[in-house]
Amino acid sequence: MSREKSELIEIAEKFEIEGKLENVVPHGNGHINDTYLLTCRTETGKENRYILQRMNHEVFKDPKGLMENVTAVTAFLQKKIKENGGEVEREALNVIPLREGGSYREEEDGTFWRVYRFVEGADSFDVVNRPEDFYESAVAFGHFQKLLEDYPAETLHETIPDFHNTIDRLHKFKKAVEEDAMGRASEVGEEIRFVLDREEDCHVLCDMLASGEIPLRVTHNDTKLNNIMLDKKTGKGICVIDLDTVMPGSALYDYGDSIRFGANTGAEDEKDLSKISCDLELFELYTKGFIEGCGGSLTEKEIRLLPMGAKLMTLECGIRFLTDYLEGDHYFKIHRPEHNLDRTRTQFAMVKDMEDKWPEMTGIVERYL
Ligand code: ADP
Ligand code: GN1
Ligand code: MG
Repeated sequence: MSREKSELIEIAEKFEIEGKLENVVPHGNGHINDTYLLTCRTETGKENRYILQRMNHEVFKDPKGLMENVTAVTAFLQKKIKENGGEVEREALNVIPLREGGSYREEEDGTFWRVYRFVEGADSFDVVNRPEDFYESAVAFGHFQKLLEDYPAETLHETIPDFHNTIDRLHKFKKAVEEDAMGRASEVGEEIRFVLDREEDCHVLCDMLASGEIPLRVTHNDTKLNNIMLDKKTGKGICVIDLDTVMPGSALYDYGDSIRFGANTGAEDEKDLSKISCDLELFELYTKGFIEGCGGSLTEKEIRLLPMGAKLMTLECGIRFLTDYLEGDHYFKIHRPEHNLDRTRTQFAMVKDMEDKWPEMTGIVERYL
């Protein structure tokens, strides 16, 4: 635990958690925030669990704007869930306010904290164990986007400007290569070449959004499998979590990022690249589920571009991992020295495999037009 337990308890107790706080333990495998599980017990013996998070303010430079997004989006979702007769406490994130009022706490050391109700009776997975889980996650991410269809996009803060602007990611990457702060560029010549060979690809979605060929929507932008809670009993995607990057974006970002992570036959940080490939059965399942979840809102153009969304989100993520490696690993949490390089290599191997399977991928998508 990076912080003393006593310190975490002191922070947690500033929020309206119910019952006596009995335990605080690190939780989950996110790359960005520090996440802890809180267990409380009321006088009647009822257990209440919560998620305490230290928001990463190096990544999210405007925690206030971020929390304004989160509170507004969750309130919007809760209203719709209630209207549809759903369970507000499990189907949307619930922000637990501070006792003194407000949705987050800034500590004297400049760290930012928030608490969510723990989504009970559900799991989030770091790998696809059962194909049906991946399908259900697709339906839920598609449905999430559908629910936000009439959300006033102009009121959202851009929590990370240019988050999926692949052209901007490419520029930042080139700058990192040039500056070579850690003296690592010479070891990764092959990976640098891989990116430069695909420079034109980096423009495809950005240009189409700019020209209006594909619509700007309110999207999640970080649709990894572990950002969805699947109901333990029904297996359905019950709650979309990690709303820090909900911003205007493209449906192709959400679709693509899920394929990048979940349709890969290997882990994001697998060292043995022979284990990395794009599983076409999972690709098809996710495609089917996402289109269903979007409930008819995707345009024909968007559907035709799904394979491109998958390839570009994977390429972009690889570029981001490699940029972070070159800059000295200050963005993504790492657990071993070459972690970001290993992650880069899996992403590029996945891109290469998608390129080899392009006719099959486009053929699958056409079946859902
Ligand atoms: P990060 O931005 O670091 O990925 P997340 O918000 O995704 O942070 O949280 C990390 C992990 O914590 C998630 O993958 C999930 O397993 C768990 N988690 C987060 N919020 C909740 C919640 N409200 N209920 C249950 N589990 C949660
Ligand atoms: C981060 O926060 P987390 O672990 O769900 C990152 C995503 C990357 C992903 C790669 C805010 O997601 O953009 O695709 O790691 N989130 C942010 O695993 O940068
Ligand atoms: Mg996450």
